[in-house]
Parts: sequence; C-alpha cells; structure tokens
Amino acid sequence: MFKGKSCGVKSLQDFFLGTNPFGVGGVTVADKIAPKLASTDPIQTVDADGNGKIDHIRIEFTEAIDNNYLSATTFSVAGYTVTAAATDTDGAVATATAKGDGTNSKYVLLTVAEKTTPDTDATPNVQRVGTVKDVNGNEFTGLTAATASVDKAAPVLLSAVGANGSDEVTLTFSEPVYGGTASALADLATSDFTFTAGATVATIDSIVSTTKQGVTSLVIKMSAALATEDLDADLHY
Ligand SMILES: [Ca+2]
Ligand SMILES: [Ca+2]
Ligand SMILES: [Ca+2]
Ligand SMILES: [Ca+2]
Repeated sequence: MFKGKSCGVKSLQDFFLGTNPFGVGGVTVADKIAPKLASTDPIQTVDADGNGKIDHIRIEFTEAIDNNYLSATTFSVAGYTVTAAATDTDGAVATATAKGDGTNSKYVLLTVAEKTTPDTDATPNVQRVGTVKDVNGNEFTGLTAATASVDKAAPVLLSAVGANGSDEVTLTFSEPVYGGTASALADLATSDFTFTAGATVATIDSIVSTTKQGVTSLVIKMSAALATEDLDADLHY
C-alpha cells in the first residue's frame, strides 16, 4: 500500500527526524491533555537581584503554557502586588522588575513588587484567578485554592557594621541563618564567613553572639581592632 515514491519516504533518517512520511492528510496526534503543575516544588519564590526582597514567583508546569492568556490578573499572590505575568524560556530573570521573555514555556514568571523590608523567608500563597491554557488550547484547571509557595530565595547579608577601634562587627541578614547543611542545621562558625584582610585585621577570630543559629543578626570578633581603612576597604557585602 505504501510505496516509497507516493508516500514520500526519503530515508529512515527523515522518518526519525520527524518528517511526516505520509504527506498532507497523514496521521497527526492531537494534544488533549490539560497542563498540570510540575510534581516537585512547582511554586517558588525568587529574589532575582539578590537584595533580600522577593521580586518574582516562578510557577512550573508539566508542559508549555500559552503566553497569550497571561496577564497581571491571572494569578494572585497573597500580600504582594503582581505587576506582570509571562512565560519565560528558563524561568530566570536578572532584575527585580523584569518580566518573563514571553516565549511559550513550562515556566511562568509572576513579577511582584518588592516589599520595603527583607522577606527571603516568606512563602506567600498563590492562586489562579484567570484562564491558563497550554499551547494546544487545553485549559489548566488547578490552583483554584490558595497554595503556599516554596522558599527558594537565599538569605542575603544586608550589612556589616563595625566601629573604628573596636574588634566586633555586627552582621545583619535578610532572614534567620544557620550553619551546617539543609538537612542538619547547626551553629554558624567562623568558617562560614570570609573577610578580606585589611591593614590591621587579619582574620575572623570568633563568634561573639550566644545564639549562633536561626538568627538574623550575628556579632563576630576580629583578630584585631578595626581601623578606618578596614571599614572603608574591606567590610563590603
Ligand atoms: Ca497538553
Ligand atoms: Ca529582590
Ligand atoms: Ca529567562
Ligand atoms: Ca529563604
């Protein structure tokens, strides 16, 4: 029935590369499967510019979503103002106010206005309030209930403050920080920090704070008193 010439078979390679060997009117398989949320941590917080404040929510689906349906009112994020929603090729952007690139993708980026205070430990609820479809027009019916996002925003060192003539420096973070590993939280140690040696201060000597884990503020003791040169040149963060 299928002769080489009439059904257009060119080579075995063409077949495997996706050339339709049956030509116009041949077999096509329609996508009738609705998109779903990805199975692992599908809703994640993002601090794209690393300033300690959430600026995006990344939602991952099982397949590419049609960007044409997305707007700032497609999803709500509890406690935040959504300024844009768009698909994005790799689900990552570099600045706080960037939008997704709009290329149909399994990643949808919600751009949210940063809060005035650090919030890299927040897990705001996300809910769908508009229509979402895959690239073949199948509607996503999930996320009708408010669902907590997962914290994927890393802690940020907001400031390192010391006084000229003192050997102590107060570090302030955007959320409670720990030493150890994600599965075994432990006290912070001097080895968790690095310091660029200045004129008088060589190393971090010890941690002064009594509580050394789960803290947003930590006092460290340097091996010598700080001088103006250290404060100006080395306590950058
Ligand atoms: Ca589909
Ligand atoms: Ca940010
Ligand atoms: Ca991107
Ligand atoms: Ca965090």
